[in-house]
Amino acid sequence: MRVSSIPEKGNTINNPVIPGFHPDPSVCRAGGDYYLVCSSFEYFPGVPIFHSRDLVHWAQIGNALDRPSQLRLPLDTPSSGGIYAPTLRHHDGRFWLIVTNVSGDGNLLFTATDPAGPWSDPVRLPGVHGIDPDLAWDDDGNCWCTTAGVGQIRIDPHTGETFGPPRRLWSGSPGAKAPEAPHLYRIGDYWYLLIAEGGTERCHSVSIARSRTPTGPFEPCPANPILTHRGTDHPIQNTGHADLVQAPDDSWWMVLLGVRPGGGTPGWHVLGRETFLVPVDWVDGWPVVGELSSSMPAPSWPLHPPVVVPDRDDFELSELAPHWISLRHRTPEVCTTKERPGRLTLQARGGSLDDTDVTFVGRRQQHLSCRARTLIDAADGRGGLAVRLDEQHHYEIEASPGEVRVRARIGPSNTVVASRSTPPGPVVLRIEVAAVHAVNDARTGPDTVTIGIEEPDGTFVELASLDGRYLSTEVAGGFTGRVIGMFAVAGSVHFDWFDYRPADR
Ligand code: 6LW
Repeated sequence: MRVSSIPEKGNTINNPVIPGFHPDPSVCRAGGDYYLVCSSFEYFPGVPIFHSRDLVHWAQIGNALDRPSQLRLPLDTPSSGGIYAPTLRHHDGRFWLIVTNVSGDGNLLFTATDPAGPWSDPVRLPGVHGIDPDLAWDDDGNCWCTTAGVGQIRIDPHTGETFGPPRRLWSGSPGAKAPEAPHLYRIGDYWYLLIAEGGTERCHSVSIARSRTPTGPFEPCPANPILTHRGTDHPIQNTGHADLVQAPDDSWWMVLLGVRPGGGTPGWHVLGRETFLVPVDWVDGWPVVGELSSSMPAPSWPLHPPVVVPDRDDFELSELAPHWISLRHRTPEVCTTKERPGRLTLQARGGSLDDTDVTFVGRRQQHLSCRARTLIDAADGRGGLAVRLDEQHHYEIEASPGEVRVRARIGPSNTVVASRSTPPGPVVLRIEVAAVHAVNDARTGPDTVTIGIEEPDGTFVELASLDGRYLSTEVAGGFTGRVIGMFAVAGSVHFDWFDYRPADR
């Protein structure tokens, strides 16, 4: 199944082009097709991979790391550990993906002939140190791996062997911290080294340098940073971690991450770091980045909206659709649609969502206002519906025989905020997220999370309405965003369907 996140059609397109927790985008072009990957941290499967024919509409076609042999996340992998910042390239008729597993295996390289998979088992790179690895080939066939810092080493991408000591290429702009996310490109007569700097928060920026050779010396662009929203009240903040690509008409564009803080200034962002698209011009051999906005004129090339995926999943397929993600691992013993077609069965592992080893199947919250519902049968266990940022920050409704409870975990506080008895049999659990628009009051949170159950006639019985700021990155920290999903914390629990829809539908 292809999962799409579709910007508006018509004369304008919506940014982000891939909303929700989809950070550190890396993009490549193969003829008329584009592919894009993102970081996935503690979630399994990892590295979501998207396809587009127009750079605007993206459909998820899989997860590059979907086998335990490719993605080993220890059960105590911290939230925001795991898989960092991939680079995706098309070279020599193959797709190449390089990532860092910061929770164990370090830098890893994968290949595929079809980006939808299967991807190879990893080639390890023990001689490559540093996160955010990039791959670039020069005309002599040398493969250069450049990492955060910004250092570079020559590698054999087939074996993982490294040659010579790593060399420092550039330390970024004076006074800026964290030069990272390097991407090296041959464009015209120059090699360009694109980096992020300033850290992934409000000072995040994109800078560039160029050289006549892939190994330097690099000359920084006098206009650096070429993109930043630091020190502004622009609705899109934390802009950085970019990758360059040519559109179907050969114009240049950049994909990058940004966040959309809501509520009172300076705001809280709840969907994590999202993927945006912005035009790029070239002036005197340097890229000049156009305006990044949430609504921009539709490009002139033909648009290809993908098939819209239904809001509701009835779990009729034997494999889960690629947007479903779990925590650290997922085995058929604890998560299956095969026990009975049309039903997802989860077998409990951990005792609560506070545990790192817990049975959870969720999808990224991709809209500022949305609604998620599921029909749960908890006759043989305990489980429910949750919106989570990490182990210390989640709200959930938990069903057990004859009762539902709403729990709020906010850092050290862990409270049952509401409970209610329920008649025997399955019950519909519901979570509604409503963005708050009054931004002039600094005390206003970004959204409200309302949690409850549905009566058999569909009436929503609200049990708790919670301030969404506590499930924001500004409060919780980390690199991820909200994920909404189903869980089991005792026995086995069955889910008949799950329905997620944006509030405006
Ligand atoms: C990533 C680094 C960054 O490795 O955040 O925003 C880190 N940039 O480049 C984790 O996503």
